[in-house]
Amino acid sequence: PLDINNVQGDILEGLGKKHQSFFFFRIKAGQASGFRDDLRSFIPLITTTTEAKKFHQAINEGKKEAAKQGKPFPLIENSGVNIAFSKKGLVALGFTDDIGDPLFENGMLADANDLGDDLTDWDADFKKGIHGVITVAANNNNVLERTVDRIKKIFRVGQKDVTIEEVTRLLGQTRPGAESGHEHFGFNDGLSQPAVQNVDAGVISEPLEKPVRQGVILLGREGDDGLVVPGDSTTPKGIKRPSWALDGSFLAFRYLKQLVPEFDAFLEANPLKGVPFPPAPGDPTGAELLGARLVGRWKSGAPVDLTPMRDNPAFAHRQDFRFDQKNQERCPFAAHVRKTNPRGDLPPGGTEVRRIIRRGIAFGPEVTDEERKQKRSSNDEKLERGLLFVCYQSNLGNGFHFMQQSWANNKNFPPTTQSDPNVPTPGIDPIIGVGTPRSMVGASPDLSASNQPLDFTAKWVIPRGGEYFFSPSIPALKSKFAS
Ligand code: N7H
Repeated sequence: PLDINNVQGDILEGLGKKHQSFFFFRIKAGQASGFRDDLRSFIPLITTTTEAKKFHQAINEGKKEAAKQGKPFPLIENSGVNIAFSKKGLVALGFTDDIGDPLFENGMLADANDLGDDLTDWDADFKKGIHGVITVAANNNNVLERTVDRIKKIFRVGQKDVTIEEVTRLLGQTRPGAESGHEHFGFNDGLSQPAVQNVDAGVISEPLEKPVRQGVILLGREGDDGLVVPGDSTTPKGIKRPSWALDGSFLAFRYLKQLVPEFDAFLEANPLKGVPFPPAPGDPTGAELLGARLVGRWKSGAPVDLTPMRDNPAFAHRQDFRFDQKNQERCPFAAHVRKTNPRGDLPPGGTEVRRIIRRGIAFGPEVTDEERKQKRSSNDEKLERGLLFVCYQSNLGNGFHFMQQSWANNKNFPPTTQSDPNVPTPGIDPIIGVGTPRSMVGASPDLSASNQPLDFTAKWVIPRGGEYFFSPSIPALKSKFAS
């Protein structure tokens, strides 16, 4: 059975964080063996799932205790550390066996076209052949920097025999005050995650779905399409996993820039009717209603399927909703959360292998008054903002890649039209979809208007790079990567 002490903490639990640093590195030419030595010293710093769980428990208990005493809760200082490698990194370390995932083997740059990315938007650093990423998370920037410095020392940065070189470093931080936990368009993020069998005990993320089998997230566990069947070295799909892959997970990293003033201006230019008139206190504006319907949740996180006409923060964490194939009155077919988790639109169990665990964090500053006034993002690079998107799965072709290419970018998904020719083609995901036409139907809850396509003038999420990584188990790091 699975021992969660073996699994890096970000995958199944998440690293507690307000700040997060992604240190993208290459192993110096000729330094593979020195790197392995350094990795041995680095491994004790890695946060396991158990440690990450303990940290979250301590925070929850501390908050309860502080609330009882009517005191503000002092954030616990802590840092979380994880590491993952790209295929190029494995090659640099001399690995010769194939892990059994062609998207990982070829890297994200080779996949960019299929994902719909415009490579001219990609930052040159993500074209340089990154070998790995060290993730450091902390609730306090000083703790974060101290941990980063410690890691740099371990890898001898600044010394003649340094074993890694920095390609680039990206820094994420949660947004200030009440926006904490919300991404830059203003929506509560990271809410819906699949529960993993026998890991998230008692938590059922979707009361109407079973927890996913461990192998949907972890390689080599039941439910992994590439699981090695005893006595047979190939799976039904012909994928073979080396033994060091057990309890690792593929990390898809995406550097996503968001054009916030432009997104807001679009909402304001296309307000929806449907809000009762005269409006009652608490009723959304037409722009807010449109925003909620593009995402499928209100800014608080409340699903529009449960509360279609006004936000209700008490519903933020609710997961007990199903979409009903032919109907988009309550939630558009193309809404971001319906595209990326179609729930009842597919047969029961039909989405299990598509589930991913998301661990992203916002980056960049708040929108300035100047940008807001001009309804345009500044060209100043220092004002760039967006999402450092991270997700985990055991199979990239089932998870992230499939979700982006075959769901978000596919105007015919969800497959509502098959059963009834009167139901219109959904269109692309308005948040992350790429495709032509850049439009969707069902933006309006008004049935007479809901078949009218809504055209998007621009893209509001611009992929600026990314990579596919493998996050190995701690035993594999010790016995295979560091020796
Ligand atoms: Fe999405 N957003 O703010 O609009 N996402 N996402 N995402 N996303 C979700 O449940 C957003 C992106 C998924 O189970 C919420 O966490 C933005 C990519 C999945 O119901 C919000 C960006 C991919 C879910 C956003 C972005 C996904 C999900 C609702 C880019 C994968 C869970 C809150 C900048 C290809 C669906 C929540 C479910 C939810 C936003 C990117 C996937 C608010 C702004 C690239 C699987």
